[in-house]
Amino acid sequence: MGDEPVFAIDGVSQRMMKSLVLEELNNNPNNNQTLVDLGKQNINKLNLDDFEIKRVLGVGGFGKVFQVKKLEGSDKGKIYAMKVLKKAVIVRNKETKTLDREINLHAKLERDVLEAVKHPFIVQLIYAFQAANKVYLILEYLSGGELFMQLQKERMLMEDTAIFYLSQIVLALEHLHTNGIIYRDLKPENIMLDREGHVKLTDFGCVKESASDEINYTFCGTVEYMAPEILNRSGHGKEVDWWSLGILVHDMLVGSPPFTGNNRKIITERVLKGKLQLKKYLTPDAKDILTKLLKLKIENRLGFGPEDAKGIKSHRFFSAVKWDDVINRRTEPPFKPVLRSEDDFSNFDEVFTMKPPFDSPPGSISDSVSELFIGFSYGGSPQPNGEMS
Ligand code: F76
Repeated sequence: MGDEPVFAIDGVSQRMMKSLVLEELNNNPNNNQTLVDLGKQNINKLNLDDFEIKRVLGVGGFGKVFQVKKLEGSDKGKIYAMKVLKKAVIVRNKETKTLDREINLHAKLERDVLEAVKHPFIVQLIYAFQAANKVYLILEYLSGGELFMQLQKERMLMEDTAIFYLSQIVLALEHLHTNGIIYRDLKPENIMLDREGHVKLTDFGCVKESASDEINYTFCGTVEYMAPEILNRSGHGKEVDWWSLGILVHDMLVGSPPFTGNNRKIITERVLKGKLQLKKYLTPDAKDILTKLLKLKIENRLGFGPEDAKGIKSHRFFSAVKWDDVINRRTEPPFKPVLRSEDDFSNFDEVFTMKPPFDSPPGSISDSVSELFIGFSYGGSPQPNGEMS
């Protein structure tokens, strides 16, 4: 990964676009001249009327996820997940201005990354469109549920079960890093399972381009999973994902993350101290990879530098793994989601699925903010899996 922009949308680099967005928000909210036309032909290809909203699936910091059914086209009747993100809230004063800018960028980044990235273990973006103050992402519906639920049920996983999931996560992270993207939010809640029981990473609202440092994402991530260099703001790169992987290995094999506490402050202190006490029942290979992934010093951490995932994939902990079988989904899932129908949602939390399925009405938004999302719409061209109109 060099210093150059690592992926481009319609020929315009991600970084260029981001700086234009920032410039626009910072300096001149009424000046549309600096914006790049990213291809107006894609606008309004699809809208909310093309989908029937069936139920709420989840609520997060930046938006809501609904289960929807496509009403027309070659994929008529197909079930998708629809993520609705707020484009912006009306700027009132200096304080909220910062927050608005981040919400804008989160929505845009999530969509851009999902469009740019295609991988068997990363959730697939099918369509994207916008209306008024909302951004809509139509994603493949992941009927297998959160890995988190499976972890809660089992408390901890057998080592080979954990290795099944971890090997797929390693490949997904490696792919993101190769494309210059740092995931930054690896945690069980973001790891979902498809209908066969294979892993899909979701929620790309916290990603960061590896060469850029323009934005401060203060409210990204869960402290238990956050690398020390994020917590002490000493500057961070792709190695933060390998730290989080270490936390996940521990969480899976022990039933809790290695650094815990009653509040953020205590957890942060424990992470920064980095005193790792490993349970006796862990295998020597597990202990060894945990020690190497959970190194405070970035340079000493497994996965550091240009080798990235290589050192992790060749570690003894993964010695039974045939990486070629993993990427081709030839490994047997330890848990197969039990589905009664294509839109079965029994693997999900009732708190969400019982909510009435309403999307709040679109409010008004200034033209200048709307302009930032020119070229946002996505979809309509055939996907490799041939599922789209
Ligand atoms: N498919 C699902 C299929 C069934 C049930 C839920 C599904 C979800 C889902 O919503 O999971 C919960 C969730 O992710 N909620 C959530 C997380 C983050 C935000 S945020 O944008 O505000 N940070 C919002 C809500 C999903 C997840 C979305 C990806 C498509 C597959 C999917």
